[in-house]
Amino acid sequence: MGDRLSVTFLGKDLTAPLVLPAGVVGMSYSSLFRAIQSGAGMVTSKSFTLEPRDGHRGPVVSEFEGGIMNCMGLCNPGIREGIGELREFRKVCDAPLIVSVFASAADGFTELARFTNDSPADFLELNLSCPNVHGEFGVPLASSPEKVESIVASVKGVSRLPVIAKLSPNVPDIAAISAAAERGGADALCLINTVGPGMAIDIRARKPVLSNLFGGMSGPAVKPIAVRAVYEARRVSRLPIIGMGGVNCGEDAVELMMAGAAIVGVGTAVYYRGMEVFGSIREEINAFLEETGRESVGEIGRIEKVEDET
Ligand code: RRO
Repeated sequence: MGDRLSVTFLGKDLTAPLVLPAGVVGMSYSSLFRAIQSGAGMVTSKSFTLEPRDGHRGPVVSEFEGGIMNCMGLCNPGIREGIGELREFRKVCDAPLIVSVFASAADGFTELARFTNDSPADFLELNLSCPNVHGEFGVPLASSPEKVESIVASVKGVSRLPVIAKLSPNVPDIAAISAAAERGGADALCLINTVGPGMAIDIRARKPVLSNLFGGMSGPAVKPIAVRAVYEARRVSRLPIIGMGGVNCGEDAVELMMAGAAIVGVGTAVYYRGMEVFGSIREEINAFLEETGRESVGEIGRIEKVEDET
């Protein structure tokens, strides 16, 4: 049964095409390990910066009808301690592991890449798209094709690990950004980061709900944006795509694969369905394969070519 779900991603074997995205379950290696035990095929660390960060003060999470908003503010223990957690993870688990990093410019990313060269991670994710640190760093790097291309190229010059560019949906032309990442030498794309950002107001208090006013949106409401972004990226790029955004069940995962994702991230659904969501989604994908007479996830394929592409 398990074999029907197994996939290879950039040369690494995953027991299922399901990934825990960055920042969903905090910093500790034990949470990452629990995701694997629950059925994830691969896990991603929180995005690490060179130095530790406290992030924004609370409240940093708020619910809305279609999902949640977060303004965590890149809280993380810094790359040195972060890699310590990844070493602990590696002692107990040999599943593929993505280390995610964030910097505000190319030199910070290359410095981080040098650290990750000596880590037990299998892949390096460049978070070019955090929506919650605008006040400190301005618009996300993933808004600029030129910056994406040059940062990826700089990191490729020093990284021992295959490089994944994590992109933002909050851009007018995701295809142009995806193509830029490929030109820079990225090995894979990851999209989408959270949407917006959005805002919620506590109308009785006449105050914003989130401390930082705005927060990146995730959950079911953003799934159509993720499907469209993955589809548009795949039209211009041959790179494997980690697709994510609003995946709550097996059929959502299949939908993203049909849009062009090689593997699928499951993040906010952990909030709704618990860590067991990975096992449940595995069963749901299997049920889809059964129902449609497919032998394996490799047979899911992409949607048929449509005539009226914009
Ligand atoms: O920590 C955050 O506020 C955060 C990050 Br780094 C990110 O990439 N995406 C997001 O929604 N929140």
